Amino acid sequence: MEEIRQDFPILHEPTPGGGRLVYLDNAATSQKPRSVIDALQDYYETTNANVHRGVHVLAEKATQAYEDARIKVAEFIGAPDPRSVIFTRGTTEAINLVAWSWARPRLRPGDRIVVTRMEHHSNFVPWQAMARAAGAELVIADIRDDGTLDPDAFQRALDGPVKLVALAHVSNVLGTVNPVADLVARAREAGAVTVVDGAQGTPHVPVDVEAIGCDFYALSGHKMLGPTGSGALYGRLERLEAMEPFLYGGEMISKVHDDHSTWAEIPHKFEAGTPHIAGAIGLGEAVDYLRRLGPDRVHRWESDLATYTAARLREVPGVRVFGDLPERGGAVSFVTEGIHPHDLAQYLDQLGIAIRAGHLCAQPLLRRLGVTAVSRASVAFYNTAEEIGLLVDGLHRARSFFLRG
Ligand code: C6P
Repeated sequence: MEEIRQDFPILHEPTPGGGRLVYLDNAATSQKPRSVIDALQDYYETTNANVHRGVHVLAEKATQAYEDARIKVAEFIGAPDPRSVIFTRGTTEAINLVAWSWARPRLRPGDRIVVTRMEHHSNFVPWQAMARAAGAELVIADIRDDGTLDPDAFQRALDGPVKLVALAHVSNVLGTVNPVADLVARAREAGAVTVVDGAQGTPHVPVDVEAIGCDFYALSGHKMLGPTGSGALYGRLERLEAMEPFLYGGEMISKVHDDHSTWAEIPHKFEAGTPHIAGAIGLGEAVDYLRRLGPDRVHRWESDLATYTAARLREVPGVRVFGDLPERGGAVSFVTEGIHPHDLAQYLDQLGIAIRAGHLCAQPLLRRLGVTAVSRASVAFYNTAEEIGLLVDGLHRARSFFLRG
């Protein structure tokens, strides 16, 4: 563990209060290892040029590094062909790409889109907007009180003219790991195209898009050790080939005539303009790092630590933890009687402990949980049980600070 933590320079930065940083906001964004930071610097110092355009040495070197990163991401998620990986700014853009390019032209009045109650706004609002624009219906499959998806509700939602099913791999609020392969199989049986929001999937659980069987899988590079502004969409080749472009402009065309244009081959058809080249290369480096650690090991550690976190938090009087789960992603959300989540987050911050508070971009879920805001600790593989101990101590101190008298 000490060796792993040495790889992350920010974990050794003193906090404004002079103490040590306990970073428990990994679901918002992960910290970056030295190798990723170095790859970014090295790219700008030795390789910087635009990709797919120039014939000079730097342009070729940059293009090679960018395309190598695509291969690494494809291999990491079990995509059979690198052309099925499109670089995006993150999960939000990846899902919007599917919404605008696949769904918008295909949805008809009366069609149904199915999502789950635990979706992040990024995998909810685009579908709500597409459904409204097309006169289609958005059906929300509910969760059970333990924080898992209700399989009967999901099956009922599929019983109708369902065109698309969009669901999270791992919930950013509850930490629920959905049985995506099974859910996708059921959705496909019902004739739906499937979109998996992998924003909390790729950093925490081993991902194999072929085994999942989905049509699309969206991920955020910055949540899996990569730079902000990096991410990807996996799509089945035949789906991507049949889709219209998302953004129009340079680099995504084959020929531009005065009155019409033709499109480049995938993935370039979906990568208009100059991409975040350094971001993609940094993401490739992040993938190398995660592969060296081993996605299975990462998952075991994080799941055990999150389960331990939930158990320790439950011991604190007045704390209610959401999600009674046998297996967890990294997120553990809770409320503390008598202390607003924002006040708690601010108080803990003074102790050097970074957690997130608010609606976590999941308002439909929070309504179901009966709260408007939660506190959330989210762990990564570089977090320790000792840090969870500091969080729990901080909570006890917060209780005596806010609730005294
Ligand atoms: N959740 C969190 O603190 P972007 O911002 O595009 O990289 O990812 C959006 C997104 C989509 N789906 C899920 C399940 C997510 O958790 C997120 C990002 C962060 O929970 C920021 S709100």
